[in-house]
Amino acid sequence: MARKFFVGGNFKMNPSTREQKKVLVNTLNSASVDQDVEVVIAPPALYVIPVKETLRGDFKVAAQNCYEKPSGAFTGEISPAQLVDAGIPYVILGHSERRTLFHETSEQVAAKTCAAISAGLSVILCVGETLQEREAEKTKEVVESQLKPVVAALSEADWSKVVIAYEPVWAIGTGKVATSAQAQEAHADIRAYLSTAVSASVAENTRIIYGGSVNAGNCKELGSQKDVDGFLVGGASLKPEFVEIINAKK
Ligand code: G2H
Repeated sequence: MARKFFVGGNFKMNPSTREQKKVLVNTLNSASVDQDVEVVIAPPALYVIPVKETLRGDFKVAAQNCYEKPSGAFTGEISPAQLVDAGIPYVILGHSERRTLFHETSEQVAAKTCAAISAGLSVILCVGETLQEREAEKTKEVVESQLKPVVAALSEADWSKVVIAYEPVWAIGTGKVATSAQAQEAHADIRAYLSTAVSASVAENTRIIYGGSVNAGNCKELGSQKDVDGFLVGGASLKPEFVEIINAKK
């Protein structure tokens, strides 16, 4: 089975107004895009439902986070069941900003991934190393340590609901993109790990997308790599060039 190219737009805590959000949705709605690409837009929680209600039908919507419990006294959190009830198919989990700023551990990310999949969501699971870890040649080790609790928590069938986003922390929002060779090497290592830790078919079928300063200028080269199955785009997803990134394989 060929892996369908996947492009996610992670708006993070942007835009600042509903009017700007409307403009972003209108731009996407009028864009001419490659129909062989799965496009998923992740607005802030407040905008998830209005974006779903106004976005073109061939694009999907994701939440940027969820909690692992189905309901209860967890102020500020959103449950996987609530997202499913709202018709939201995807959630981003384990983004480095969640891991770093909000102290989420790989174990918690695994618990959230398991809860999200059990509730019926698909997960964009983010992993990646810091600059210090890369310089210490620990990229493979760090990424595997982030994936290991997820491997322990999921069944083999669950992996059909996972897209892995490899996002080197040093490339996030910094303008310092990984070279296509660095991205390919990390993606190939993740696929090899999945083959050993889960199965050859999960390794073959799981999409591994790249995130970290992707833009219209670098997306074609990155997207041409054998094991790069798409992108998770932050800053550039708020700009008209996002359409060029969606069309990177055209
Ligand atoms: C990485 C990416 C989106 P940016 O966080 O997840 O953001 O493209 O701004 O580096």
